[in-house]
Amino acid sequence: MKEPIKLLTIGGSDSGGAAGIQADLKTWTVLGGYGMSVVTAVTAQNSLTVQDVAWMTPRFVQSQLETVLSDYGATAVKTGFLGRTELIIAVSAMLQKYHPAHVVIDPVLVNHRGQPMFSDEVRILYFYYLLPLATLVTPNVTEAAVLLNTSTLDSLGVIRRAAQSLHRWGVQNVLIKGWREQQEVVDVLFDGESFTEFRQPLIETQNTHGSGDVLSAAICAFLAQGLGAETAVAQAQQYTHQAIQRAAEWELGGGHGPLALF
Ligand code: PXL
Repeated sequence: MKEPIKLLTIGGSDSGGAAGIQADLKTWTVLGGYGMSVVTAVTAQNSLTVQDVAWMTPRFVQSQLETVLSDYGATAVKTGFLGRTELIIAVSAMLQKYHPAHVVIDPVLVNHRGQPMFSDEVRILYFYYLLPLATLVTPNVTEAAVLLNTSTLDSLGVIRRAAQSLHRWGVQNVLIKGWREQQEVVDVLFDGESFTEFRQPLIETQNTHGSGDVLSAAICAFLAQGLGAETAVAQAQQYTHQAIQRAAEWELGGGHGPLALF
């Protein structure tokens, strides 16, 4: 059997299995990659709530990274739930030491109500420590506004300008996700030269827990397969859309349920 492409996620564990590293690993298995995970935090979480969080120490995160990357290595790396300045600095140092071919930064900064979860220092460290190393950064509309410390992004024109602002920090591609326009969801990609819009029909369901993680994990896998950013985003968006569609009627828990990844 052909060897799989090696993919590493650096993020939090969701005990409910919908988001975080579980979403990434499941997505990668379906898409034919070999998934590895460095855990930054463990959440006690279900479809209704994040009940509790236990953080790993920066030293232990660094130890996981060194141990995995010095042996297996990884063609592509994705970061998710980082949330602590010392963790961001440790992850940045390891990315610079091992420089994987593709780095996808999913800036997990707000809770599901759109409120910032972390200190302003965390936000600022994304610019100095992570964006310059990234192939792609994937904020949703709310996260992009939080990152840039601006008010709500309220039109596609403002979203395009936000993408340009983020691009100036050295990241190769910016994808701002989740603009709602009538019955469509629009994601905007900026590669430093041109904008591409990706549109999907809005699906009426509360089962979207982890959809951002699945999308960025799928993009990461497709980039590692050698696809360009535009094709990788298009294919990942299609995969995520279909996964939401397949699970739209599920009632696995009492709240926001997962996607059907398989
Ligand atoms: O969907 C973002 C996310 C990332 N990582 C972890 C999470 C969540 C959201 O629930 O729990 C661990």
